[in-house]
Amino acid sequence: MTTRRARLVLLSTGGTIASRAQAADRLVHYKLDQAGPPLDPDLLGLVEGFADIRHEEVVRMPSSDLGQAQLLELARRVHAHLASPDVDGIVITHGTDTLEETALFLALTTPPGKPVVMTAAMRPGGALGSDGPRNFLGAVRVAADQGARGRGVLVVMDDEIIAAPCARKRHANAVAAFRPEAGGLIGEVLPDRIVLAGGAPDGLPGFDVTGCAALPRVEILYAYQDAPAFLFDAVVASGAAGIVLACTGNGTLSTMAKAAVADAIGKGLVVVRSSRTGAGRVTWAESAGIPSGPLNPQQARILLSLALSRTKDADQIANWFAAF
Ligand code: DAS
Repeated sequence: MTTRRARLVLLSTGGTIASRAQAADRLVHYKLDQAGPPLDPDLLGLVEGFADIRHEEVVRMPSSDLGQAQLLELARRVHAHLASPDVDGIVITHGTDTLEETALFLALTTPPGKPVVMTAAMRPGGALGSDGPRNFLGAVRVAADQGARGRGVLVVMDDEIIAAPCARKRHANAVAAFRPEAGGLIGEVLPDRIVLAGGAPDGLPGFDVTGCAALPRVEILYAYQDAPAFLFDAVVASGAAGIVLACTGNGTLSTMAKAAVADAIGKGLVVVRSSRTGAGRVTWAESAGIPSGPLNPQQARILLSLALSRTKDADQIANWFAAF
């Protein structure tokens, strides 16, 4: 019996994986070439033997410039391609810097079934030790693998397969920059096969954003010694619908922040308490504001914004956070 080659759609968005080094020993100060091809042709050549790939450029940006307009557009294209009987799976190339935000957004807005696999690179094409080719090949192999079906959106970096909600960039320079949150490492890209053991956490909320033109605005405020109240006042006055706090420790609040949170909630904003520590879960429920569980501030902002597009009911929103 011959096995049909997987038909994949590649959606590129820019990032280091789409960039070329100025010289092999220049690992920084590279730019996205807006005039050149959207992705290094070497990358596409590399995967020819593994799948039939149709490439579409969504945007060509550093991921720090992405926002809800690009995320909504990406989600629309993912939806449309997944609905096509001619598409078996999707690979998305992206910058590493905000990958975990887009990954969570897609995890919460993509219908389950066909594989959707994100990947990126810490070093540009042509640089010593460039990781783009290996990561891209790994992502294509995972998306082409039948075993990847029904496991939610996945992130492939450094031969690790990570459930999208658990992907975290934890190093500013290392090629092994992504370390999943506990339980998020669900498989490996081995030289001869793909090993998959689990999937996304069960029971995550799902949000259909296909008809959505814009999402409610949520801002992040960072906790530190002597943090002033005027930043809260500015966010409330700006008309934001919600605030995520990058709190100290297990979601703790200063005396100032407790008063500011009470004021913001009184004015109709929904507040979520995450942690600035970079790992672990916020479980502390004794202060006002919804604990973010394992979601870091930037991911909690994605969920709160999606949640607020449905309801302002803090109890309902708290249930969605508790699903992680
Ligand atoms: N160029 C940065 C970005 O787009 C970093 C990267 O991709 O690694 O996120």
